[in-house]
Amino acid sequence: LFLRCESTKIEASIKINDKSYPRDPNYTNVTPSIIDHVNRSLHKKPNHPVNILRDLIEKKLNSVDNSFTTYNDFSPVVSTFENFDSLGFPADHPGRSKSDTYYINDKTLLRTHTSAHEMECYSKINSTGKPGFLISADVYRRDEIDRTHYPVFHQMEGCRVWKGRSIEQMKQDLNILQQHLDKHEMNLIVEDQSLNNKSPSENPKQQYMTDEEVSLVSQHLKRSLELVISEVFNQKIKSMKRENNTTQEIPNELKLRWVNAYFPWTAPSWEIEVWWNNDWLELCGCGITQQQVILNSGFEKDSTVSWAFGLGLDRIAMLLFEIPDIRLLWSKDERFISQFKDGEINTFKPYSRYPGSIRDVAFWLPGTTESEEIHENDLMEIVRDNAGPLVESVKLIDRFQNPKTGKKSLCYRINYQSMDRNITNEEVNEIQKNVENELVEKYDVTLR
Ligand code: FA5
Ligand code: MG
Repeated sequence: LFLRCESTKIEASIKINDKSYPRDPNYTNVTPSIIDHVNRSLHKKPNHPVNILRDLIEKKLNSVDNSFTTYNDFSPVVSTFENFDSLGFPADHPGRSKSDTYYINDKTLLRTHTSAHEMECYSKINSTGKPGFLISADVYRRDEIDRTHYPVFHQMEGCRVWKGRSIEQMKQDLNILQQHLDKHEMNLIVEDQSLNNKSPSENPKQQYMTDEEVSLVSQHLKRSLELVISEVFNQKIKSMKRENNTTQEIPNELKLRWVNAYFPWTAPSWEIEVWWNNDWLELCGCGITQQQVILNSGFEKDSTVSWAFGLGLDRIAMLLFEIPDIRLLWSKDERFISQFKDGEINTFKPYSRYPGSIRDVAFWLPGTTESEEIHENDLMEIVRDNAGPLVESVKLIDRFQNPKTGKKSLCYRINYQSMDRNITNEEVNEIQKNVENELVEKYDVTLR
């Protein structure tokens, strides 16, 4: 008992990169295993797939007119103002909830997206001498556990500004971009579903902008992303041909689709999806930046228009390098990290997987009402905190309500498996026991 108390002793503050932040019992939900990821910086790690992809995109975008400053070193610790308020998130937006976000305390959190730095970078635009910027960074979200979800992943934010709103400048910039697209080797088929808007209120423009501006700026945004995606997938197709990999059919064209979207800080807003392996994959959210963000960054009213995008790097990297499990990106195993080289896309060669070990945990919830349920992300966090990189997936496999008592029972199946080594039965039993104990202690459940 004494040992257990010692090991769960709660410090009054949290240290991240030598800075201390006070805990808040009502907010703090960041755990040591999450804080361990803060300095891994896969997007800057030489010869790492996420770094290779970031570099490829930065180079392609700057090959057009060298208009983007790059920021790759921002700390993940940001204020709620930067992550949410500066962007116009309403007070009750679900993204703010403790079940989705890692809070350090009530005013400080681990950024959930690179948009948290838009305000700061917009405000530096004048001093950089470039009309755009790209921000790449690790982002943190409490989420489910499976092969495509990990609580830390990477995004690239891109923004491009027209100060003074010169229509001539916009036309000229769009022209240069179009020339680059025209001479690109990739055979692109683009369907823009957002152009079939039944009513403009579905995805409205901002009052202060003219229709012509909206048209030019949104074309510049869409063509920029189409160029980047063409480049990335062209590299992939070239590597498939070079490797003569017969497991996948080599496409001779690339299908993209634009759909309407909603973000609190852009209007209109879109998402772009790519057709790959017989499925549409969402790559990126984007839109025309709401004036409130630009005003928060110190620009004068009605002086400026801008576009913004936010692109997820990990899923694209998994697809390009054919990496089957997102946890591999975090592997320190030589057999993983020695396979990649800066500037090159190649297919990951799987090495033998270590055997997994399955355990079920079944329990009665303490009460019968909705409010006495456990949020699934809280359960995920307990498993993650105890198992670290040894958990492959957690799935609800059974849910049962006793018709007489109204009591609810849940059963979750946990697959323990390491990317890097064999794990023993004793080790798994120990972790499983700790998970069960923590569930009982924190949520007063009755194990079955
Ligand atoms: C955002 O995070 C917005 N900040 C994007 C944005 C920026 C919109 C600027 C408008 C203007 P979203 O939550 O959809 O949006 O995430 C953006 C991209 O990150 C997704 O398209 C996806 O590629 C990737 N992504 C999202 N969640 C995950 C996850 N759990 N694991 C891996 N990639 C993810
Ligand atoms: Mg989305």
